[in-house]
Amino acid sequence: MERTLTILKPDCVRKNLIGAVSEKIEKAGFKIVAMKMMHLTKETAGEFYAVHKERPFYGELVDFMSSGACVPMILEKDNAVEDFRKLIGATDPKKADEGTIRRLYADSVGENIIHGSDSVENAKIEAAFFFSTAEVVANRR
Ligand code: ABT
Ligand code: MG
Repeated sequence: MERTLTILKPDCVRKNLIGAVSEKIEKAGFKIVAMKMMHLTKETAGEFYAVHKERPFYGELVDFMSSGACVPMILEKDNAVEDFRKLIGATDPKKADEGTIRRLYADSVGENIIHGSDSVENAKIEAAFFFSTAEVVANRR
């Protein structure tokens, strides 16, 4: 069973969409095996998005991700990483397919509701960034 890491971003929490988005995730067949609500500091948000450090949007990205509470989760499913990226849709919600989470709920590239790991390797790194082993349910099938 593969795992991926998602974050319901501060815009998702502000818009009271935690329930609606979680429902889409569960209905698509993903099992939530870890979740919590937290407020990232600028330092922690910057560390999470360190790959984008040199990009012009990095400052805004860090400000946004530390602007309010967010909800990281670890999700489990066959082919979780790829299937979850399909479920959330393209980074720019205007380019995201009909029915995807970003198309339904996101406003812009900068505030796009939700994160999904882009590879199995990064999913492992990102899951460990947010959760200790004790916070992850071993098997909930
Ligand atoms: P994440 O799931 O947040 O990583 O988004 P995704 O993988 O779909 O897209 P990438 B390229 O990783 O974008 C990371 C964050 O940077 C924001 N961004 C990206 C901009 O604000 N402007 C841009 O031109 C690009 C390319 C979108 C992502 N998120 N947030 N929040
Ligand atoms: Mg990304």
